[in-house]
Amino acid sequence: MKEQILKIKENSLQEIQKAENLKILNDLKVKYLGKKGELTAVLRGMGNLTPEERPIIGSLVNEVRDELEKLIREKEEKFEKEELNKKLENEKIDITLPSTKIKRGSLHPVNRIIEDIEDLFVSMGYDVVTGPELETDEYCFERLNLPKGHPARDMQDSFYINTEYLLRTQTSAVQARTMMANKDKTPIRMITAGKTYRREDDATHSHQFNQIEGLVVDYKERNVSLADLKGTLEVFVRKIIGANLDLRFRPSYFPFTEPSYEVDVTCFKCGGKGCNLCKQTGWIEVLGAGIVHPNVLKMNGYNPEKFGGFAFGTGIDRLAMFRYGITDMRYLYTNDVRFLSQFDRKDEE
Ligand code: 2NM
Repeated sequence: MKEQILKIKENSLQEIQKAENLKILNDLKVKYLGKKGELTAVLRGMGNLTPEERPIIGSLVNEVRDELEKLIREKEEKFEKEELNKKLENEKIDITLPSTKIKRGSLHPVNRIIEDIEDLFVSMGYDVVTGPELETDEYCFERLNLPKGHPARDMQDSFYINTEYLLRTQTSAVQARTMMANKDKTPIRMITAGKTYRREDDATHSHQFNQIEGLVVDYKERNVSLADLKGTLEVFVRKIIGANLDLRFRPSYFPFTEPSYEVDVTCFKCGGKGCNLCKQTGWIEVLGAGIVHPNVLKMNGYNPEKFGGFAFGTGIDRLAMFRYGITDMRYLYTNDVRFLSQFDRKDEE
């Protein structure tokens, strides 16, 4: 019996040593150590042995079994490691490969101009202020010297939500809010830009458009004058629309300023010679402006004896058309990607 065990040991060790993969190894495990395995069969036959032989043979079988198990385990670990390494090698990812390109969006031309104008005015010491698009009658009209009965307040021209609230028809409401928040305490240098709404909708008017307005209020002794207004708007026009443009101030009327002006800019199409765009005048109207009306100061908490200043405003959609040579305002609102993608900042990066 001892010889039989040693023979099994010799054969099995040899076979295990030669095993080339996990599958063969597993078959050998079954062949020798399994329930019906050769070594197990030997153990079963121990009933025929004498009590003296039994422990000797028993411990020999155990020894052999331990040895086989140890060798099998070692080889198993070796194969598993090899298999894992092969898998890692196959699944290796080259992280230096360029990724699929993600298409980036771009700023809408209107927002791009707003950002440019805000940057410019911040560089001149202005604050950028925002306000609600749903405004009260009080801030949109009353405090801007547009009393009840004024034609600009007409229900025909505005989107009223109820008798008190409407979609703002102009951004000036934000100026009134800024003055009310400061009330004689501090000078003001601010601009505000955003959506405004009017009840009109034809080839040249949209019910929603964008405005930007500015306000400077300072102590009287600091003499904020029309000259400052002209200088400021000259910088504005030359930085935002075109470096060589001239300005022309024409007397006009706004309820919140006195005196008031409409500001024309050299026609950028013909350079001032006269063409169909400027209707042969050489000028294009771009801005409204004026010296803040004493009533407006008074109604918003500023003493007109102590304070004075100027205000101005313009439509950004029209500025965008001038700046980029856009011929139809509707391009700005129909969101055609072929149109919008022409305004990304590739050129500035
Ligand atoms: C314009 C033209 C002229 C303006 C006036 C004010 C304020 F706050 F003083 F009342 N804000 N904006 C103003 C003046 C706006 O836009 C064409």
